[in-house]
Amino acid sequence: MLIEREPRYCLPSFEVFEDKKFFPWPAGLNEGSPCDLLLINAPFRPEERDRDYIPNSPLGLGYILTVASAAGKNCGLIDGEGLGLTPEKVAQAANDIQPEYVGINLFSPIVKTTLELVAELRPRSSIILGGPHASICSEEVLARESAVPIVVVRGEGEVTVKEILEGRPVDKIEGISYRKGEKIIHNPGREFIKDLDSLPFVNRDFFEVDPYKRDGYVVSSVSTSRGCFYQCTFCAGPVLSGRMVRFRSMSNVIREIKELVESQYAVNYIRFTDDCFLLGKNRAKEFLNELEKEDLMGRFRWDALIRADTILGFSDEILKNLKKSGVEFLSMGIETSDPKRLEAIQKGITLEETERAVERCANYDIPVKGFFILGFPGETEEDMWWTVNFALNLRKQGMAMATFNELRPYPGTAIWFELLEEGWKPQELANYQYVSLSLPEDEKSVNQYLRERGKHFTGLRRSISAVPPQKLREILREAILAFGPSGIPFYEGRCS
Ligand code: B12
Ligand code: SF4
Repeated sequence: MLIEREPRYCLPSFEVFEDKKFFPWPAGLNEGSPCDLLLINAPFRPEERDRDYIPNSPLGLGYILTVASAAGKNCGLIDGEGLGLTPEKVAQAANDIQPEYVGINLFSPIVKTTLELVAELRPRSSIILGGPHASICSEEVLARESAVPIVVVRGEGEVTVKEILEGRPVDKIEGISYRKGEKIIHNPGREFIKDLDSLPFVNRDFFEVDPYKRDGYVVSSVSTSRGCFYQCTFCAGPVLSGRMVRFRSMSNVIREIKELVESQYAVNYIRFTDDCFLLGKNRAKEFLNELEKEDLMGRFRWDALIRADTILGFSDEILKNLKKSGVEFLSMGIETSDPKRLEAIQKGITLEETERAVERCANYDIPVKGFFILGFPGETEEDMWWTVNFALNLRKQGMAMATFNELRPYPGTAIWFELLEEGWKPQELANYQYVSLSLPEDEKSVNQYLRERGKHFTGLRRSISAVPPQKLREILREAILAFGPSGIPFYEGRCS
C-alpha cells in the first residue's frame, strides 16, 4: 500500500553545558576520595553514536545517587546512553575509577548487550543490578556465572542501595536477591516509598545531559508521580508499580521546577516522565494553581504522556489554561485501530474517545503525538494498515505527530504470559536483534531519519503477529515515514 509522505526530515541534535562535560570522569563524583558507588545508564547499542539523539536523563538513577550522597557517600554516574558511548568505553571508565560498588540498569530489549558489559565490570566489592528487567527477572539474571558478586535490587532503589552502602547484612535488606553458594536467595520485597515528597530533589550534578540545550531550549526531566492505575496487557509499568499511583504533592513538584527555572542553567523546558501525567482528580487544577501562585505560568515549555480519557475529563477552562501554561505537546498511547484488540489489551479507551480527545486538544491548539503499536499477536498485514490509516485520519482531525513501534512483550506482562501459554519459550521472547529501518536506495535525509530511529530500535527475531518480521518492519518504515519528524522538537518514540 502506498501512502503519502511528509516532505520534511530534520534531525535533532543537542548540546551539553561546557561545565557538565565530565566523561570519562563520572558526573557528580568528588575527586580525592574513593568512589563508594558508581551508577551506569546502560548504552542502548554496542556501537558508538553521535550526540544526535535527544536523551531523557535517567531520573531513577539520579534519585538513588542523590539519596546516597546525602548519606555521605561519594558517588557518580556514567550516562552511557545519553552520551552515546560504547559498552567497552563505559566498562573501561568504570574500572579505572575502582568503585566500591558499581550499579547498572537492566532493560529487557537490551539486556544481552548490558549483561556483556556487566561481565567486564570489576568493582572492589559488588555489582548492583536494578531497573525493570532486574526487578522482574532476578532469578534468571543471578543464574549466570559472574566473576564478581552480584546483588539484584528489585523495585525502587533509593533505600535499598543506601542500606547496601551502609554495610547492612544482606539477609537483613528487603528487596534484594543474591547468590549464596549454589543457591539464589530472594529476600522479602520492600514496600514502595509511600511519601514521594520525602525524597530530595534530584541533584542534577549527577547528569551530564540534564539540563541540556536544544533549539534554544534548556531541557530537564521531572517525575511528578510513580505508577499507573491501568493494566494495559503489553505494558510493564503496572507490573513494576503494583497498579497503584503515588503522587508528589503539586507544591513539591512546582518547587523543583522553580529551582530548575531559576538555576544557573535557566531551564525553560520540562519533560515530564510520568506514565500518565495529571492523572487523578483535580491534579490538573492543582498544577495550574501552583504555576499561577509561583509566577511560573508560561515561563517554561513542557510535554508529557497523558491518557485520552484524562483529557476528556478536563473542562474547557483547564485546556485553555494548559495551553497558556506552556504545553508544547501531549503524547497519547493510542496503540491500535481495532476496537476488539483495544479491548483485549485492556486499554480502557475507545477509538471514539481518542478522536474526541485529539479534537479537543486541536481546538485549544495543543499538538498531540500519538503512539501506535504494530505486531500484536494474530495481527495481520491488513490490520496494521488499518492502524496506519487511522493515524493518518487522526492527523486530519488535528493530531500533529505519530510514532509507531513494534510490540515487545516484556517479562511479567499479560501478553508475555499469554505467549508462554501458546508455547513460546522465555528465551525466544528475549531474543532481540537491532533493527535497521533504512534501505540503501533511500534519499539521504530519509535515510538519516530512519537511521536515527533505528539507533533505538530492537525487535524480536521471530514474529508474534501473522506477519513475518521483515514485512512488519517494512510497514513500520512506511508508517514512520508517512509522518516523519514534524519539526516540533522531541519527537522520539516511547518505550513500548
Ligand atoms: C521515562 C521512561 C524512559 C525515558 C528515560 C529512561 C531512563 N533511563 O530513566 C526514555 C524515553 C529515555 C526511556 C528509554 C527506554 N525505556 Co523507558 N520508560 C520510562 C518510564 C515511562 C518511566 C521511568 C521513570 O522515569 N520512572 C521514575 C523513576 C524515578 O524511577 P525508575 O526509572 O523506575 O527507577 C527506579 C527503580 O526502577 C530502580 N532502578 C532503576 N534503575 C536502577 C538501577 C540500579 C542499579 C538500581 C539499584 C535500581 C534501579 O530505582 C529507581 C529509583 O527508585 C517507564 C515506565 C515505568 N513505569 O517504569 C518506561 C520503561 C522503564 N522503559 C522501558 C524500556 C523498554 C525502555 C527502552 C529500552 C526502550 C527502547 N528504546 O527500546 C529505553 C532504555 C534506554 C536507556 N538505557 O535509558 C520499559 C522497560 C520494560 C523492561 N522490562 O525492560 C518501561 C517499563 C516501559 C514499558 N513499555 O513497559 N524510558
Ligand atoms: S500503557 Fe500507559 S495507561 Fe497503560 S498500563 Fe502502561 S502506563 Fe498505564
